[in-house]
Amino acid sequence: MTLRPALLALAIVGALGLAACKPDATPAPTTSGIPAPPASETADQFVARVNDELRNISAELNSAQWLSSTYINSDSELVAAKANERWLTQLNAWIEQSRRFDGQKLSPETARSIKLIKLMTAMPAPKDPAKLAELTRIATRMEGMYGAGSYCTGEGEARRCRDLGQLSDVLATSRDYDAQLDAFNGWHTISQPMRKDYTRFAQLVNEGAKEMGFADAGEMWRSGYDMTPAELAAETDRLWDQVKPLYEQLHCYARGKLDAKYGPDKGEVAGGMLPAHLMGNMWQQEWGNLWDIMQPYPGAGSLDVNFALQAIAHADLTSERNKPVDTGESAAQHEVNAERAAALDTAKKMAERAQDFYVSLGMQKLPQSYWEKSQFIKPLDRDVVCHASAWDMNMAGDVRTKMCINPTEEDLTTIYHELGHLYYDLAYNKQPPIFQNAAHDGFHEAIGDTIVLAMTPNYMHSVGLVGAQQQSHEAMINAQMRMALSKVAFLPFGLMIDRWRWGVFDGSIKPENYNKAWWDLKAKYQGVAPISPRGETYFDPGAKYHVPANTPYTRYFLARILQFQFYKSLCDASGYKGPLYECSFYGSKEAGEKYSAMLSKGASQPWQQTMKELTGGEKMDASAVLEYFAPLQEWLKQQNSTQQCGWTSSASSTHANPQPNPPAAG
Ligand code: X8Z
Ligand code: ZN
Repeated sequence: MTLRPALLALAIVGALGLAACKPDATPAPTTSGIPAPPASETADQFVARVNDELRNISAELNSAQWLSSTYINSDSELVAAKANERWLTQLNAWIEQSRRFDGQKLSPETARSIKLIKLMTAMPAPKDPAKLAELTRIATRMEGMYGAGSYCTGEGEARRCRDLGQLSDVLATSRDYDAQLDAFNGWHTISQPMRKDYTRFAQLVNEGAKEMGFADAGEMWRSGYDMTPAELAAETDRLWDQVKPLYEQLHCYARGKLDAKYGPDKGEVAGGMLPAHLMGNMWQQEWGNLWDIMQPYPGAGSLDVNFALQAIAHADLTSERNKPVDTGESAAQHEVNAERAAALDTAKKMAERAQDFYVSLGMQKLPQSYWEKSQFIKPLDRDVVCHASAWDMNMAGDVRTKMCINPTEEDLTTIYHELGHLYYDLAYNKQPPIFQNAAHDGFHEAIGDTIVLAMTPNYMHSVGLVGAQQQSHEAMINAQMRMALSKVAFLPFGLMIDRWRWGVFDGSIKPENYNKAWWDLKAKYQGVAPISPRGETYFDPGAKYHVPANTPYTRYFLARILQFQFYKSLCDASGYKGPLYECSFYGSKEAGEKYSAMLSKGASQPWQQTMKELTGGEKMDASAVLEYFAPLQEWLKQQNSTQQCGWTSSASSTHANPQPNPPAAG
């Protein structure tokens, strides 16, 4: 997905072993069933062989995983679990085999390849075949449970079940306090049954990580950044400290608006925190859906992208309805078919819009197979994992996205995000398979988001998604707020998920405290809280996709910082002069060339080098975030000048002491 299914969590298809047919010359199998390599194999030959085998096995793995995510049922689950079992067994064998070269002098390329092999999965599996198989069954089951999650109410005729999309719609569009609470609570029931599985899952991946030489699975996750795990953890603290004051201002402003909308009794919870069910998003990770409440200057500038997308959807529906009725097709069938065809047309138009941006930079159009094999809309006849993902199926051009697209701004920007993954995949397909990955995982997540930053109001107007733009201070603040509600609101969320998992893996968070620790971290970093305590009968972490899917999350935090650095460099490359927040490099071949050069490097060199080639610097740094949002931060300080900003949580881990806001300068 980039959530790169192949190399992260996942799966494999086992060709059922016809062991009796093995030719005699095959080296004796080891306990894992994988033949031992020839004793004379050199490190360079070993890496070349792994590159070959990886190409084959990841194609099988991806196909199994694609099927189990787009047809959730017990058969696809079994096939995916088996495929994953074979993949992880193979990976463990490579890692074991690579130990022959420990201490040898190797070429930099071979040394890097061997290092990357050891970090190829986020799901380190124990060598014991029974435990390895148990792990893959649990992993596939949890992802299936999430994908099929549904909240049902009522009895008999009145029984009604709603999936994540429908429940999220309530949070996005209803301003009814109780309806939102019901949607929030309802979705969080789906993960209750995952608690036991997750507990066992954590034990098993820890066992796998320890066998590979790591202290625990969290340390393994933190090892993929060309620096020590401790340095990476310290980097995330440093970056968070840089942006925390900006987040605290946005939090303070949001609280004032929620108080005004719902009244102070309901608009906040004890300690000055934001009520979890009122943030327009199931996990409070982005707040763009609260635009109606948060918009600084209603009517200044027109940024209603949803309106334009719905108009496209409406026109598509009219056009499909007007098509002649097929022979034998009833009026009711014609209507259903028209609705499906129109939804697909609209979704593809949105993807074409995103593709157009990349093409404007000089990149290729996506291959025809992308349009044929991707999942654009939610099928009606089966459960699927709707969480958006991008797939490089075979390292040779079969790239796909899997989404359940609706005509909303949120989904439009997600498509731009996903295509970023695909353009990265296509650019590094020329590298050996081991290097077919991001410089680090935050880079993968930042590629499309960098393009999203260039979706300025003027760009949106130029492609017909919003009306003509006013040039005014009010319109500029509106545009900044629109971006901040997605980019800034996300930052503490991006951090807290792995703070929780790092704690689970290192044992400082025990199973009996899973939920408490989750909400303590949400209180500490995000300043959000549920309106009533959520005890240990719940397992709220499991209601966020990346936990059951075991996708590390620090990457998204890092990406929110990196994308501003990339954006600034591409603006410079395009020759843009002016305030950073107004830059769009749409159409700039110079920016595109610079970007493509960076993408094509993949994981072939330390990320610091790749970063230097693009930005001139070797460090992740949030100063471009602060430069971008400087006008909004100033404006927020003024708006909040009479407020007590900050919050305290009643939990043991408390955060920012509430302090009166210093009067804004000027
Ligand atoms: O999972 C995603 C992408 C796929 S890599 C849709 N994102 C994170 C999330 O939804 O939680 C993008 C932003 C954060
Ligand atoms: Zn992504």
